[in-house]
Amino acid sequence: MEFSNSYELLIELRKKDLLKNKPKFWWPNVGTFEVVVGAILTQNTKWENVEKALNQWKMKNGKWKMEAVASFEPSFLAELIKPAGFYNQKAKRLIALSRNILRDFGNFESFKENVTREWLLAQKGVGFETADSILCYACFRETMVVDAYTKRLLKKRGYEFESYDEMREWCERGVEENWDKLSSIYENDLNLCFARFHGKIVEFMKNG
Ligand code: 39A
Repeated sequence: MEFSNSYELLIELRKKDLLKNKPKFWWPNVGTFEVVVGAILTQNTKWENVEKALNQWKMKNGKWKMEAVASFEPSFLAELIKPAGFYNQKAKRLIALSRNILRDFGNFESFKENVTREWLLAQKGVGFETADSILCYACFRETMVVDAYTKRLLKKRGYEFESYDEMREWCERGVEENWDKLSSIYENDLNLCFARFHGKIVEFMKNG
């Protein structure tokens, strides 16, 4: 695979049909609070473990509700999310994040509309990848998530970056500069394009 910008990389990945049998958005339940939960739970663990924790919760409690999480005792939530690992720390962070969303935005819909990257990055346990996952998949913002898979793929092809943001900007720039050729493929929706681009990179690196 040869590419000189992220547009060319996306075109190469498109030829591989990596998301063929997946829903439009590869991250499940986009636009909901469950994305925020998944973005915290996926830190330092495999997605398969996150799925176990999310499903364990759903079997016992139904949908993930932010107001409910905000009212939990850490030990209660920790038990529910155990399969995701680091459960005591993740439980405390999820509760604090839910309470802060309620305090600063009132409800989840207002959070989706008004939250900034800076606000997210100021929350305990929210780093660049977690913040961008929430922005892209929960809030439908025009932000590309880059992760360890992206870093590994780009490094293998000779691209190394000084920082997370430099890598993210490289990924976004190639797409934005060639948006005239991509917009009709992605329903004129840059968020959808970035979401699928990220999903393709993960699937490619997981499954070859
Ligand atoms: N590593 C991952 C994933 N692998 C994933 N899916 C598969 C669906 N998500 C949503 C996040 N991180």
